[in-house]
Amino acid sequence: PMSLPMKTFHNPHHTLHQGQQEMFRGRLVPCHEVPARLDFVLTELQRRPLGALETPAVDDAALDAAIARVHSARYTQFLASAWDEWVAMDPANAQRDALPSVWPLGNRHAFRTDALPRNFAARLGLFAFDSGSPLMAGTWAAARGGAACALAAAHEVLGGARSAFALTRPPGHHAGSDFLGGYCFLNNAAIAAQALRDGGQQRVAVLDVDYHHGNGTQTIFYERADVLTVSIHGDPATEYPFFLGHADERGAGAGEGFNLNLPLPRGTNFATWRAALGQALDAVTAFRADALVVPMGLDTFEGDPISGFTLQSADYFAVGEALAGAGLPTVFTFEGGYAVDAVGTNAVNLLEGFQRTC
Ligand code: OKP
Ligand code: ZN
Repeated sequence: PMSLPMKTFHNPHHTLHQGQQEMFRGRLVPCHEVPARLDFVLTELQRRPLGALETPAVDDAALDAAIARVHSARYTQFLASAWDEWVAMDPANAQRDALPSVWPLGNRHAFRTDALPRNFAARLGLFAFDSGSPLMAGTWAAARGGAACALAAAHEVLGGARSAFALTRPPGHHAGSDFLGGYCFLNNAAIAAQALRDGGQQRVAVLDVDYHHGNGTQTIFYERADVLTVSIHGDPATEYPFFLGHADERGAGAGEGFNLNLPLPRGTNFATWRAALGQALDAVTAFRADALVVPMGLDTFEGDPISGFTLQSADYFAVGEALAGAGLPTVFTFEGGYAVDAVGTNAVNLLEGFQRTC
């Protein structure tokens, strides 16, 4: 029998990251980004197999090198020691997640020296852009396990597979080279894209279909012409992450013309969203990409509790079909999707639509 083609690499350490609460409009509310999200996708992949389900074999040195291609040394050192430093501030902190409460205000309070602030609360605010991304004892191990999935998926595609899926949480597309936020710590999609470049693919496109703008991915590749970043998302004029994702952000320096944002108003339906996807795919084709990375958020779903588009579960088959139409080796990374009991169906619908069109 022919073996099914799309391998999934899932993160065995994801439950080590399990936030208690996130700050939302002045209140601490239960986290939306919960372990059950991944479990629902895994269960659905067992029910409707697309290929082997594996955990990645991890070569620590190779993984550290792949992470270092995307994230700064001082940021990864911060992440690796953050929990211990949080607890060192106050032993009672061991009972609660780390959340920032003070920030350097971007350009107005620009952080001017190479020396980091001595107080950990200040360091946390320096590296985090929101107070919705709790960090705990297992966050670093979970995020690292996710990066290993992204790297394994990229290697699978470099080895000739048409596609591979990095099924991990916490998600990644809001994480920049030296910042966390939006539930994201390491940018799995960027790690996959860079690994594809380093594996010999000349031009790599990233097409982000999450409801929220992939501000981390955009900033990582903003000044580069070898990685095209495209994102379809809720208009940041009203939607998170607010400060990036506008249509006039086109890239800078050598990267000018190699970032495309397609913001859509809250309430956008599938017909309009699908037209934007066509525009995004045209840009990928014009770029003559050799490989594609799809940060796959399922929070465009009508039932999503924190988002504002109205896609239906059946629409995700068509999304996958359209993505397959690009004809490119493709790595998918799991991003948002907070209607927990529908996220498995929606994710596998998209991947199945892709697979059957290949
Ligand atoms: C992460 B990913 C909106 C609260 C926003 C942060 C959302 C992060 C989304 N009411 N909190 O892109 O799915
Ligand atoms: Zn999202």
